[in-house]
Amino acid sequence: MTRAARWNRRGEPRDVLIDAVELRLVRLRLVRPFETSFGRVEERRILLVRVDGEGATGWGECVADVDPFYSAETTHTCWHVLESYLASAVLGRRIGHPREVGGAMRHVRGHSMAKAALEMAAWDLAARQAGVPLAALLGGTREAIASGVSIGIQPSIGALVERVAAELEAGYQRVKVKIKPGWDVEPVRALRERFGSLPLMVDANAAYTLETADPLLALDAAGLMMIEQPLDYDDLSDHAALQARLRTAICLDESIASIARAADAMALRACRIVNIKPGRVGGHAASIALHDLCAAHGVPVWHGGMLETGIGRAHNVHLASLPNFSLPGDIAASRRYFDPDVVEPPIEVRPDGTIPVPRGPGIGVEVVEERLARATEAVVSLRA
Ligand code: NPQ
Ligand code: MG
Repeated sequence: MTRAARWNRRGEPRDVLIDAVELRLVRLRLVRPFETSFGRVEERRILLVRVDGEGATGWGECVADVDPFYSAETTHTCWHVLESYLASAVLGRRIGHPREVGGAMRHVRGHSMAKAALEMAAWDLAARQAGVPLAALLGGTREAIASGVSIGIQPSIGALVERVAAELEAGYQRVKVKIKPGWDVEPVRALRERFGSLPLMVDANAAYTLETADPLLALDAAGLMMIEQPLDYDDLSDHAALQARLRTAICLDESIASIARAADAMALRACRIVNIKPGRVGGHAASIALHDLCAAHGVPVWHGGMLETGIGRAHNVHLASLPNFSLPGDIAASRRYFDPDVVEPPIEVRPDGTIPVPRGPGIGVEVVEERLARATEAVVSLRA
């Protein structure tokens, strides 16, 4: 079949009848442990979603962790909600355009990470069926994205300085360091002393309160690009109070759980920058809506990261090719997290700190079934 025949007149993908949804729990060691204000991880247990329809396959990755520390959702709540409620919303149904999948799951309240994993798999399927890169369906406008790194809390200042030096050597365009009370002003001062005007930001993952915010006020003189999620995970109003006292932009991550929350955050002036993670807001369609809302308010966005395998990572690269992703994101090379990754080719960063958007159909990377099989702890195949 020619490419043109796969498209209808409006250039939209044609409908696909979904006949199977597979849920797969994989366990993968991280290349190095990752520590944040909420804990330390050495391995990940990740739920992958595969959808099949009319001979084509799509892959999605659930970004929930096994522990409810970053968010209320966990790997196991996602498995439960996908198996018992969400899979049936698409199984045996004709999906016209993947942007409609979110609507088919609207009757389930919350559970954005579970919904996103399935919705994103449907986007990959539709793009593969149409023979185009996912970015083309999403509305991406750039051929490569700017890459930054997120550096976990380190055992010492010396170890942090070494890590940052190695990442800059690899070309990354921006460095984010995790902070918590007791690991904030000192590490930032050390990085400024050693690396001067390096594009630098911090992420507290909700570790402070207005009462314990003095170190954040001290950081206001450090010329940071932004301070990410300093206060509670579901707070907006205290963030607005803190933002009023800071010259440095606050970026919200955990607090932006939906488009409506983002609108509230901007109305309250709770932040000046927004971190977009499709898992946190329910998938690609919700991420595009959030991206567009922020653009309309003149609020820059960047793409967050959740220690994804190459499946989620590739999805993120495609999404981050939309125009208002104007700051380097937390999308780094596969090899910083998993070696080998579960996909080929792995996501790689070029010496100029950019990642090219894959040009093949769908997410543009292929799952290596043998590596998946070795990592699999549980699998279920649901059929119409
Ligand atoms: C953030 N990510 O921006 C998150 C937090 C994060 C790359 O900094 C397991 C599952 C471990 C999810 C560690 C980055 C995690 C996780 C950190 C999310 O806030
Ligand atoms: Mg964050």
